[in-house]
Amino acid sequence: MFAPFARFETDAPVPGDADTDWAALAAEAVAAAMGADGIRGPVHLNLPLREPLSGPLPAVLDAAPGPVPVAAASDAVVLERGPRTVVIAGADAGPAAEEVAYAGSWPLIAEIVSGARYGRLLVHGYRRLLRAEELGGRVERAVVLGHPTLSREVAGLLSRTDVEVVAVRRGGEALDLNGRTRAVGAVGVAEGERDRVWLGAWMEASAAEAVDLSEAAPDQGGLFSPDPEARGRAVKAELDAVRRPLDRELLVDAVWRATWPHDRLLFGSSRLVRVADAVLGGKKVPVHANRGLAGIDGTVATGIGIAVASQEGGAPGVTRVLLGDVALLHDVGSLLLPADEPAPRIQVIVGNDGGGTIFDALEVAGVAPASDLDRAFYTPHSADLAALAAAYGWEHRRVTTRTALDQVLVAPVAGPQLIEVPLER
Ligand SMILES: Cc1ncc(C[n+]2csc(CCOP(=O)(O)OP(=O)(O)O)c2C)c(N)n1
Ligand SMILES: [Mg+2]
Repeated sequence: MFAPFARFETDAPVPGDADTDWAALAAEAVAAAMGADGIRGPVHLNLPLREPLSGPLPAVLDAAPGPVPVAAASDAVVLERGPRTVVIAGADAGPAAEEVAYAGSWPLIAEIVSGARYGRLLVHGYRRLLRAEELGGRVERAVVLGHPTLSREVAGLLSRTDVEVVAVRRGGEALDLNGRTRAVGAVGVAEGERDRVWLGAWMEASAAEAVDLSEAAPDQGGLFSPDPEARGRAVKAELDAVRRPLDRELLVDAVWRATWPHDRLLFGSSRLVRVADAVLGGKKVPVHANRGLAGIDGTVATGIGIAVASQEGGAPGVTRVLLGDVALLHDVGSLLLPADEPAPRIQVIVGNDGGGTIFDALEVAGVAPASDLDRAFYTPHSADLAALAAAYGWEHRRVTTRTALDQVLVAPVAGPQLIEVPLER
């Protein structure tokens, strides 16, 4: 399954059995990893050793490696401004996507996990706009950075043979959905006239798609009204707002708002990442996801790794993981923290809807008998997350309102926290 990702692989001989030039082998592997053939990525070396697998290091490892050749910059291309272009930022795209969009004055379609969801050219509600004949239908060229996975609309665009797709590949999987995608190392933009009409059409449509989830400001007139009935209504409205149970949109909005540039946000492959992608606006904060094959496995472990790495050297910030209950339970073993490692400043925020509700939106949900769907897709459970947290020494908080969630999110985080948010199926 992973073989196509490896840039280089070999089975090395056992040391001492053959006359191997180890330094040359290492240099070859590193060069391949750095993109000697144009694409960076992992390399796979099988290094067999004899028992007892312990002892002094052989002298060969003392030799300092020479300089590593890095992929030539010649695979960078300069794009003419001409065609009607959009920039697509998928998982791991990073700030480069926003820079390309800005340089070209092209609309930026940035998935929530792209790390490029910010800037003036960001497109809100991109799924609907890609479906619109006068916008998505008229795209002539798509510049892709990272690995888009979140929507059928983007996959549909990149599959169109009448769209010129330029894919910036810095590693990982190749991307060619329309059979004529050009892979490049980097893109620049040529001087020239910007297409104001094209950009303007997108920006206007985008503005109408922006979602505002903020609470209405308190009704000052009502709260201080001389009419007791009006006052009563205003007070009740305030209390209702405070007690309003959390739903998925309010949950992702609260976490997005609480996240700052020194924080980290990791999305699991649950329903929440799609809700976040649909409703959240622009913000320049670091976002991560294991989007490759959208696995729910290893999400907690990934979050702990990000937390520990990002707090190295006393750096501030909190790592927040936003995932579903099944994704948490799949990786619950990762809650076990090694005793001699630094405690991660991490908030694992679980939207608990009692199973995998992402499947309720599949076509099969409309035709399969409900009990079959539940058994095979929803996979209901009644795991006690508070007890699990206690077992692994994590602080557990269960929050049901926006106010309570906001308080938990802004409070200082000393050690690992499991924040459970009950959600309706
Ligand atoms: C390793 C792995 N196994 C199975 C799947 C299929 N899968 C995708 S989402 C999902 C359930 C997710 O449930 P939950 O985390 O509770 O999120 P929800 O959809 O309820 O928000 C499953 C089993 C997967 N993506 N990865
Ligand atoms: Mg769930």
